[in-house]
Amino acid sequence: MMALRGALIGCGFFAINQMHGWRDIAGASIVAICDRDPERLRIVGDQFGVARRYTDAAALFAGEKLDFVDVATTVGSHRPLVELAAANRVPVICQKPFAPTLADAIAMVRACADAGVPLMVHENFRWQSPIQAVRAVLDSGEIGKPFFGRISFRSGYDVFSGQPYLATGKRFIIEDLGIHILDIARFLLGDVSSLTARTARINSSIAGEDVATILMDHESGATSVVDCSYATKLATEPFPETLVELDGSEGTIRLSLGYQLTVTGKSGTHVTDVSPQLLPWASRPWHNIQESVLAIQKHWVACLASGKEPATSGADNLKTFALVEAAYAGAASREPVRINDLLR
Ligand code: NAD
Ligand code: 89V
Repeated sequence: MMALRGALIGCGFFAINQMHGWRDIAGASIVAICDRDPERLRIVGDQFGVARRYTDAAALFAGEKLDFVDVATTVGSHRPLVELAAANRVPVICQKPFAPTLADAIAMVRACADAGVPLMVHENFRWQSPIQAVRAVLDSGEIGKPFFGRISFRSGYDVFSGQPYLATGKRFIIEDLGIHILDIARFLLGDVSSLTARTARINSSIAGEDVATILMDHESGATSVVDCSYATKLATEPFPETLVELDGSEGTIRLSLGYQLTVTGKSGTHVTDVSPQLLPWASRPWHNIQESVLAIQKHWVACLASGKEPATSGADNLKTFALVEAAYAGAASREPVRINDLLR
């Protein structure tokens, strides 16, 4: 079988991981890259041996015959680039956050649906192997029906040195990181009917909120707490681990620091090390995220081959994105927010 011909748009900080991932996948090959910054284009093109380079996305679509495009730019350019892919009938992956607003995200999903073009959001946190391990325990029925969850990401890690734009936006932790944690909550406990949120800014040198606490009602009847902080200084820095507590009718699951999975259920208590593998191109502490990049990209290739909708399709991601919008609205109003009111 011929490898799918892909192009990467946006050759910045995170795209390096995506390029490594593509190199590890036999069914796809990045044949062209695009960045409006010629220096980034040169660095990534030389590192990964890609000769066909463009500084303009429209020129990329005009110059290449593509099976898919992988958009790894920051959020401001996502809508025009996804719509450009749809106009050119090219299946598209778009990095998170999917769009600046829910209205933009809905328009992007519609553009791809109207063009008959597959669309996946690169929402990779649920693809982390420790999170997949938690989901597998839930699916096994070992803890019965879950009624409570806490999905927690608390860190003092300096994300701003690698991603300086994170310090300048009016929105920070919910839009950038909370979006992943909210998606994990949906992945584990199902869709959300309403939420209540509180935010704070502890680091006065950044523009947005760096702490968020969100209480959610799931349609299943379960309750969850999603809590995120980049202002939490701990004895052992946990970045980028997401910790999970789930209580079910028959037992509990705890994913704790150091990727320790403790399950107490119908068959007793079992403790397993679910550490992610350290891929040859990965480096600690990012290896957990890096492994999930490879997993989600493999999933995309499998979905294109089978015609199946990706788990984190654009349509699916609207339900995660609505939680982001709801959390900001709820933190501002200090009132509960109903999710279906936003998606109508
Ligand atoms: P970055 O600023 O380092 O890189 C973005 C690149 O896109 C830059 O080189 C820029 O020149 C280029 N670019 C911007 N607009 C363009 C356009 N219209 N056409 C061509 N090139 C364009 O940003 P980053 O830190 O790599 O983040 C990129 C995206 O990845 C963000 O949306 C971020 O939230 C996301 N991200 C995701 C994860 C994850 O785990 N999923 C982790 C980090 C970052
Ligand atoms: O995944 C992300 O979007 C990153 C980080 C994990 C650092 O928050 O920005």
